[in-house]
Amino acid sequence: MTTDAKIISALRASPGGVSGAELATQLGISRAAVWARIEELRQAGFHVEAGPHFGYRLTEEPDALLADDLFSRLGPIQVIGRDIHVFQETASTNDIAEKLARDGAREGVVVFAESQTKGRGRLGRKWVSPGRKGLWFSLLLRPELPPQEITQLTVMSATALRRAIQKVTGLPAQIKWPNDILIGGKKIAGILTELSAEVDRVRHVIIGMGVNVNFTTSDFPAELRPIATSLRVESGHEFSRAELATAILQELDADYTRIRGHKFAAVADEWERHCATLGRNVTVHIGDRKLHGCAEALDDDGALLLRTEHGHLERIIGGDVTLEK
Ligand code: BT5
Repeated sequence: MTTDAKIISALRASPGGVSGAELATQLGISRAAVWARIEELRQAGFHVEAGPHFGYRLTEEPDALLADDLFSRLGPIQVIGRDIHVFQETASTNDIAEKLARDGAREGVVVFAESQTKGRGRLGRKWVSPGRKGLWFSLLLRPELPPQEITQLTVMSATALRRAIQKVTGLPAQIKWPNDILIGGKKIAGILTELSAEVDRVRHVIIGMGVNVNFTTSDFPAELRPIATSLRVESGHEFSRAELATAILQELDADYTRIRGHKFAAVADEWERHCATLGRNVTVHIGDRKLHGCAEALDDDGALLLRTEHGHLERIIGGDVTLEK
Protein backbone atom coordinates (compact mmCIF):
# COMPACT_ATOMS: atom_id res chain seq x y z
CA MET A 1 0.00 0.00 0.00
CA THR A 2 1.27 3.48 -0.77
CA THR A 3 1.66 6.14 1.93
CA ASP A 4 -1.42 8.00 0.65
CA ALA A 5 -3.49 4.83 0.77
CA LYS A 6 -2.33 4.25 4.36
CA ILE A 7 -3.25 7.82 5.34
CA ILE A 8 -6.72 7.45 3.82
CA SER A 9 -7.21 4.16 5.69
CA ALA A 10 -6.07 5.70 8.99
CA LEU A 11 -8.37 8.70 8.57
CA ARG A 12 -11.33 6.44 7.77
CA ALA A 13 -10.57 4.27 10.79
CA SER A 14 -10.71 7.32 13.13
CA PRO A 15 -13.75 9.41 12.18
CA GLY A 16 -13.17 11.58 15.28
CA GLY A 17 -9.70 12.53 14.07
CA VAL A 18 -6.12 11.30 14.32
CA SER A 19 -3.13 13.40 15.33
CA GLY A 20 -0.28 14.23 12.96
CA ALA A 21 2.16 12.69 15.45
CA GLU A 22 0.23 9.42 15.51
CA LEU A 23 0.05 9.27 11.71
CA ALA A 24 3.77 10.02 11.48
CA THR A 25 4.57 7.13 13.85
CA GLN A 26 2.22 4.72 12.09
CA LEU A 27 3.71 5.49 8.71
CA GLY A 28 7.34 5.94 9.73
CA ILE A 29 7.57 9.44 8.18
CA SER A 30 7.95 12.95 9.64
CA ARG A 31 5.00 15.12 10.67
CA ALA A 32 5.98 17.56 7.93
CA ALA A 33 5.76 14.71 5.40
CA VAL A 34 2.30 13.79 6.76
CA TRP A 35 1.20 17.41 6.28
CA ALA A 36 2.53 17.42 2.70
CA ARG A 37 0.69 14.17 1.86
CA ILE A 38 -2.55 15.55 3.36
CA GLU A 39 -2.18 18.62 1.15
CA GLU A 40 -1.91 16.30 -1.87
CA LEU A 41 -5.05 14.44 -0.80
CA ARG A 42 -6.89 17.77 -0.47
CA GLN A 43 -5.84 18.60 -4.04
CA ALA A 44 -7.33 15.27 -5.11
CA GLY A 45 -10.68 16.27 -3.55
CA PHE A 46 -10.55 14.80 -0.03
CA HIS A 47 -11.84 17.25 2.58
CA VAL A 48 -9.52 16.94 5.56
CA GLU A 49 -10.06 19.27 8.52
CA ALA A 50 -7.14 20.05 10.79
CA GLY A 51 -7.44 21.24 14.39
CA PRO A 52 -5.36 21.31 17.56
CA HIS A 53 -7.72 19.02 19.49
CA PHE A 54 -8.55 16.34 16.95
CA GLY A 55 -5.57 16.42 14.57
CA TYR A 56 -6.74 15.46 11.07
CA ARG A 57 -10.32 14.49 10.30
CA LEU A 58 -11.80 13.26 7.01
CA THR A 59 -15.13 15.01 6.39
CA GLU A 60 -15.83 14.34 2.73
CA GLU A 61 -14.52 12.05 0.02
CA PRO A 62 -14.43 12.93 -3.67
CA ASP A 63 -16.51 11.17 -6.31
CA ALA A 64 -13.35 10.33 -8.15
CA LEU A 65 -11.52 7.10 -8.76
CA LEU A 66 -8.05 7.26 -7.25
CA ALA A 67 -5.66 4.35 -7.23
CA ASP A 68 -4.56 5.08 -3.64
CA ASP A 69 -8.13 5.24 -2.45
CA LEU A 70 -9.03 1.98 -4.17
CA PHE A 71 -5.98 0.27 -2.64
CA SER A 72 -6.91 1.53 0.80
CA ARG A 73 -10.39 0.02 0.46
CA LEU A 74 -9.43 -3.24 -1.17
CA GLY A 75 -7.88 -5.18 1.74
CA PRO A 76 -6.10 -8.46 1.12
CA ILE A 77 -6.52 -9.87 -2.38
CA GLN A 78 -4.83 -12.76 -4.20
CA VAL A 79 -4.41 -11.43 -7.74
CA ILE A 80 -6.96 -8.96 -9.05
CA GLY A 81 -6.23 -5.36 -8.10
CA ARG A 82 -2.64 -5.78 -6.99
CA ASP A 83 -1.75 -3.01 -9.44
CA ILE A 84 -4.30 -0.30 -10.22
CA HIS A 85 -4.02 2.52 -12.76
CA VAL A 86 -6.56 5.31 -13.14
CA PHE A 87 -6.71 7.54 -16.24
CA GLN A 88 -8.88 10.64 -16.54
CA GLU A 89 -9.64 9.96 -20.18
CA THR A 90 -8.56 7.30 -22.61
CA ALA A 91 -9.75 5.78 -25.88
CA SER A 92 -10.42 2.34 -24.38
CA THR A 93 -9.15 0.80 -21.15
CA ASN A 94 -8.88 -2.54 -22.99
CA ASP A 95 -6.24 -0.98 -25.25
CA ILE A 96 -4.20 0.24 -22.28
CA ALA A 97 -4.42 -3.13 -20.56
CA GLU A 98 -3.39 -4.79 -23.85
CA LYS A 99 -0.33 -2.55 -24.06
CA LEU A 100 0.58 -3.32 -20.45
CA ALA A 101 0.23 -7.03 -21.25
CA ARG A 102 2.58 -6.75 -24.23
CA ASP A 103 5.05 -4.86 -22.03
CA GLY A 104 5.08 -7.85 -19.66
CA ALA A 105 2.85 -6.58 -16.83
CA ARG A 106 1.88 -9.25 -14.31
CA GLU A 107 -1.66 -10.58 -14.15
CA GLY A 108 -4.06 -8.79 -11.87
CA VAL A 109 -3.40 -5.27 -13.17
CA VAL A 110 -6.58 -3.20 -13.41
CA VAL A 111 -6.94 -0.08 -15.56
CA PHE A 112 -9.79 2.37 -14.87
CA ALA A 113 -10.73 5.48 -16.86
CA GLU A 114 -13.07 8.23 -15.73
CA SER A 115 -14.20 8.48 -19.34
CA GLN A 116 -13.51 6.69 -22.63
CA THR A 117 -13.61 8.34 -26.04
CA LYS A 118 -13.70 5.03 -27.95
CA GLY A 119 -15.22 2.59 -25.49
CA ARG A 120 -16.19 -0.54 -27.41
CA GLY A 121 -18.39 -3.56 -27.12
CA ARG A 122 -18.11 -6.81 -29.05
CA LEU A 123 -17.74 -6.80 -32.87
CA GLY A 124 -16.54 -3.19 -32.81
CA ARG A 125 -19.82 -1.86 -31.40
CA LYS A 126 -19.72 1.35 -29.43
CA TRP A 127 -19.87 1.45 -25.62
CA VAL A 128 -21.11 4.77 -24.24
CA SER A 129 -18.78 5.74 -21.36
CA PRO A 130 -19.07 9.37 -20.27
CA GLY A 131 -17.12 10.99 -17.42
CA ARG A 132 -17.88 9.85 -13.87
CA LYS A 133 -21.22 8.26 -14.74
CA GLY A 134 -20.01 4.71 -14.46
CA LEU A 135 -17.14 2.31 -14.03
CA TRP A 136 -15.10 1.66 -17.16
CA PHE A 137 -12.21 -0.68 -16.50
CA SER A 138 -10.17 -3.61 -17.77
CA LEU A 139 -8.16 -6.29 -16.10
CA LEU A 140 -5.26 -8.35 -17.34
CA LEU A 141 -5.16 -12.08 -16.63
CA ARG A 142 -2.67 -14.74 -17.62
CA PRO A 143 -4.70 -17.87 -16.87
CA GLU A 144 -3.39 -21.38 -17.24
CA LEU A 145 -6.34 -22.41 -19.40
CA PRO A 146 -6.44 -23.64 -22.99
CA PRO A 147 -8.04 -21.11 -25.40
CA GLN A 148 -11.28 -23.13 -25.68
CA GLU A 149 -11.91 -22.72 -21.93
CA ILE A 150 -11.64 -18.95 -21.91
CA THR A 151 -15.43 -18.57 -21.84
CA GLN A 152 -15.03 -19.58 -18.18
CA LEU A 153 -13.58 -16.14 -17.56
CA THR A 154 -16.58 -14.35 -19.06
CA VAL A 155 -18.84 -16.53 -16.92
CA MET A 156 -16.70 -15.74 -13.89
CA SER A 157 -16.77 -12.00 -14.62
CA ALA A 158 -20.54 -11.91 -14.98
CA THR A 159 -21.00 -13.91 -11.77
CA ALA A 160 -18.67 -11.69 -9.75
CA LEU A 161 -20.07 -8.48 -11.21
CA ARG A 162 -23.65 -9.50 -10.50
CA ARG A 163 -22.79 -10.48 -6.92
CA ALA A 164 -20.99 -7.18 -6.27
CA ILE A 165 -23.89 -5.15 -7.68
CA GLN A 166 -26.37 -7.08 -5.55
CA LYS A 167 -24.26 -6.71 -2.39
CA VAL A 168 -23.67 -2.96 -2.75
CA THR A 169 -27.07 -1.91 -4.09
CA GLY A 170 -29.50 -4.67 -3.09
CA LEU A 171 -30.90 -4.51 -6.63
CA PRO A 172 -31.93 -7.79 -8.26
CA ALA A 173 -29.38 -8.08 -11.05
CA GLN A 174 -29.51 -10.99 -13.51
CA ILE A 175 -27.10 -12.38 -16.07
CA LYS A 176 -27.89 -12.70 -19.77
CA TRP A 177 -25.57 -15.04 -21.62
CA PRO A 178 -22.83 -14.38 -22.47
CA ASN A 179 -21.86 -10.97 -21.22
CA ASP A 180 -24.71 -8.75 -20.03
CA ILE A 181 -25.95 -7.85 -16.59
CA LEU A 182 -29.60 -6.83 -16.58
CA ILE A 183 -31.90 -5.16 -14.10
CA GLY A 184 -35.59 -5.25 -14.95
CA GLY A 185 -34.70 -6.58 -18.41
CA LYS A 186 -32.45 -3.61 -19.25
CA LYS A 187 -28.68 -3.63 -19.58
CA ILE A 188 -26.80 -2.22 -16.61
CA ALA A 189 -23.37 -3.64 -17.47
CA GLY A 190 -21.48 -5.35 -20.27
CA ILE A 191 -18.31 -7.42 -20.45
CA LEU A 192 -15.81 -7.60 -23.31
CA THR A 193 -13.32 -10.48 -23.19
CA GLU A 194 -10.34 -10.16 -25.56
CA LEU A 195 -7.91 -13.00 -25.98
CA SER A 196 -4.34 -13.20 -27.14
CA ALA A 197 -3.45 -16.82 -27.79
CA GLU A 198 -1.43 -19.32 -29.75
CA VAL A 199 -3.10 -22.51 -31.01
CA ASP A 200 -3.05 -24.29 -27.67
CA ARG A 201 -1.86 -21.67 -25.22
CA VAL A 202 -3.34 -18.46 -23.90
CA ARG A 203 -0.88 -15.59 -23.77
CA HIS A 204 -3.17 -13.24 -21.91
CA VAL A 205 -6.78 -12.21 -21.59
CA ILE A 206 -8.13 -8.69 -21.18
CA ILE A 207 -11.53 -8.45 -19.55
CA GLY A 208 -13.20 -5.06 -19.99
CA MET A 209 -16.24 -4.13 -17.94
CA GLY A 210 -18.61 -1.23 -18.20
CA VAL A 211 -21.13 -0.57 -15.41
CA ASN A 212 -23.72 2.20 -15.60
CA VAL A 213 -23.72 3.69 -12.10
CA ASN A 214 -24.91 7.29 -11.81
CA PHE A 215 -26.50 7.97 -15.23
CA THR A 216 -29.90 9.68 -15.12
CA THR A 217 -32.32 8.66 -17.88
CA SER A 218 -31.50 11.82 -19.82
CA ASP A 219 -27.75 11.07 -19.61
CA PHE A 220 -28.33 8.12 -21.98
CA PRO A 221 -28.40 8.79 -25.71
CA ALA A 222 -31.99 8.41 -26.97
CA GLU A 223 -31.28 5.15 -28.80
CA LEU A 224 -30.09 3.46 -25.60
CA ARG A 225 -33.00 4.54 -23.37
CA PRO A 226 -35.24 1.58 -24.25
CA ILE A 227 -32.50 -0.99 -23.62
CA ALA A 228 -30.14 0.49 -21.00
CA THR A 229 -30.46 1.50 -17.37
CA SER A 230 -28.27 2.53 -14.43
CA LEU A 231 -28.07 1.78 -10.74
CA ARG A 232 -29.22 5.33 -10.06
CA VAL A 233 -32.25 5.06 -12.34
CA GLU A 234 -33.22 1.73 -10.76
CA SER A 235 -32.75 2.77 -7.13
CA GLY A 236 -33.49 6.49 -7.19
CA HIS A 237 -30.16 7.49 -5.64
CA GLU A 238 -26.47 7.77 -6.44
CA PHE A 239 -23.79 5.29 -5.44
CA SER A 240 -20.13 5.68 -4.53
CA ARG A 241 -18.27 4.42 -7.58
CA ALA A 242 -15.20 3.74 -5.47
CA GLU A 243 -17.18 1.51 -3.11
CA LEU A 244 -18.73 -0.41 -6.00
CA ALA A 245 -15.39 -0.71 -7.82
CA THR A 246 -13.83 -2.15 -4.67
CA ALA A 247 -16.62 -4.68 -4.24
CA ILE A 248 -16.34 -5.75 -7.89
CA LEU A 249 -12.57 -6.28 -7.66
CA GLN A 250 -12.97 -8.26 -4.43
CA GLU A 251 -15.63 -10.52 -5.94
CA LEU A 252 -13.60 -10.97 -9.14
CA ASP A 253 -10.59 -11.93 -7.05
CA ALA A 254 -12.67 -14.45 -5.11
CA ASP A 255 -14.02 -16.06 -8.30
CA TYR A 256 -10.65 -16.06 -10.05
CA THR A 257 -9.30 -17.87 -7.00
CA ARG A 258 -12.09 -20.44 -7.42
CA ILE A 259 -11.18 -20.93 -11.10
CA ARG A 260 -7.48 -21.21 -10.34
CA GLY A 261 -8.41 -23.86 -7.77
CA HIS A 262 -10.27 -25.81 -10.52
CA LYS A 263 -13.65 -24.97 -9.00
CA PHE A 264 -15.29 -23.57 -12.13
CA ALA A 265 -18.30 -25.84 -11.46
CA ALA A 266 -19.12 -23.81 -8.33
CA VAL A 267 -18.94 -20.54 -10.30
CA ALA A 268 -21.11 -22.03 -13.06
CA ASP A 269 -23.71 -23.16 -10.50
CA GLU A 270 -23.98 -19.64 -9.15
CA TRP A 271 -24.18 -18.28 -12.70
CA GLU A 272 -27.06 -20.63 -13.50
CA ARG A 273 -28.98 -19.60 -10.38
CA HIS A 274 -28.94 -15.96 -11.49
CA CYS A 275 -29.31 -16.38 -15.21
CA ALA A 276 -32.12 -14.75 -17.15
CA THR A 277 -31.41 -16.94 -20.20
CA LEU A 278 -31.63 -20.56 -19.07
CA GLY A 279 -34.94 -22.29 -19.55
CA ARG A 280 -36.08 -19.53 -21.91
CA ASN A 281 -36.80 -19.61 -25.60
CA VAL A 282 -34.20 -17.47 -27.27
CA THR A 283 -32.92 -16.37 -30.65
CA VAL A 284 -29.17 -16.43 -31.08
CA HIS A 285 -27.56 -14.33 -33.81
CA ILE A 286 -24.08 -15.49 -34.79
CA GLY A 287 -22.97 -13.28 -37.66
CA ASP A 288 -25.61 -13.89 -40.37
CA ARG A 289 -26.77 -17.12 -38.77
CA LYS A 290 -29.91 -17.13 -36.68
CA LEU A 291 -30.88 -19.98 -34.34
CA HIS A 292 -34.07 -20.43 -32.35
CA GLY A 293 -34.37 -22.74 -29.41
CA CYS A 294 -34.43 -23.24 -25.70
CA ALA A 295 -31.33 -22.26 -23.69
CA GLU A 296 -30.86 -25.48 -21.72
CA ALA A 297 -27.61 -25.26 -19.82
CA LEU A 298 -24.04 -24.09 -19.59
CA ASP A 299 -21.38 -26.69 -20.37
CA ASP A 300 -18.11 -27.29 -18.51
CA ASP A 301 -16.30 -24.62 -20.52
CA GLY A 302 -18.99 -21.96 -20.14
CA ALA A 303 -20.57 -22.44 -23.58
CA LEU A 304 -24.35 -22.24 -23.94
CA LEU A 305 -26.20 -25.43 -24.86
CA LEU A 306 -29.16 -24.59 -27.08
CA ARG A 307 -31.88 -27.14 -27.87
CA THR A 308 -32.89 -25.98 -31.34
CA GLU A 309 -36.40 -26.10 -32.72
CA HIS A 310 -35.27 -29.21 -34.64
CA GLY A 311 -34.30 -30.96 -31.42
CA HIS A 312 -30.51 -30.78 -31.87
CA LEU A 313 -28.28 -29.61 -29.05
CA GLU A 314 -26.02 -26.83 -30.33
CA ARG A 315 -22.99 -25.63 -28.40
CA ILE A 316 -22.74 -21.83 -28.68
CA ILE A 317 -19.56 -20.01 -27.73
CA GLY A 318 -20.40 -16.51 -28.93
CA GLY A 319 -23.20 -14.43 -30.37
CA ASP A 320 -26.09 -12.20 -29.38
CA VAL A 321 -29.01 -13.63 -27.51
CA THR A 322 -32.51 -12.17 -27.64
CA LEU A 323 -34.92 -13.45 -25.02
CA GLU A 324 -38.27 -14.34 -26.54
CA LYS A 325 -41.44 -13.32 -24.76
C1 BT5 B 1 -20.65 -5.22 -24.36
O1 BT5 B 1 -20.67 -5.34 -25.72
O2 BT5 B 1 -21.64 -5.24 -23.65
C2 BT5 B 1 -19.26 -5.04 -23.76
C3 BT5 B 1 -19.08 -3.68 -23.15
C4 BT5 B 1 -17.73 -3.54 -22.51
C5 BT5 B 1 -17.42 -2.13 -22.15
C6 BT5 B 1 -16.14 -2.00 -21.35
S1 BT5 B 1 -15.92 -0.42 -20.70
C7 BT5 B 1 -14.29 -0.77 -20.25
C8 BT5 B 1 -13.70 -1.61 -21.38
N1 BT5 B 1 -13.10 -0.77 -22.39
C9 BT5 B 1 -13.77 -0.85 -23.54
O3 BT5 B 1 -13.49 -0.21 -24.59
N2 BT5 B 1 -14.81 -1.71 -23.42
C10 BT5 B 1 -14.85 -2.31 -22.12
P1 BT5 B 1 -21.93 -5.74 -26.60
O4 BT5 B 1 -22.61 -6.95 -26.05
O5 BT5 B 1 -21.42 -5.79 -27.98
O6 BT5 B 1 -22.94 -4.54 -26.40
C11 BT5 B 1 -22.75 -3.32 -27.07
C12 BT5 B 1 -24.13 -2.68 -27.24
O7 BT5 B 1 -24.62 -2.25 -25.97
C13 BT5 B 1 -24.11 -1.43 -28.11
O8 BT5 B 1 -24.27 -1.76 -29.45
C14 BT5 B 1 -25.31 -0.64 -27.58
O9 BT5 B 1 -26.52 -1.12 -28.11
C15 BT5 B 1 -25.33 -1.02 -26.10
N3 BT5 B 1 -24.65 -0.01 -25.25
C16 BT5 B 1 -23.65 0.86 -25.55
N4 BT5 B 1 -23.29 1.57 -24.47
C17 BT5 B 1 -24.08 1.15 -23.45
C18 BT5 B 1 -24.19 1.49 -22.07
N5 BT5 B 1 -23.38 2.41 -21.48
N6 BT5 B 1 -25.11 0.83 -21.33
C19 BT5 B 1 -25.92 -0.12 -21.87
N7 BT5 B 1 -25.86 -0.49 -23.16
C20 BT5 B 1 -24.94 0.13 -23.93
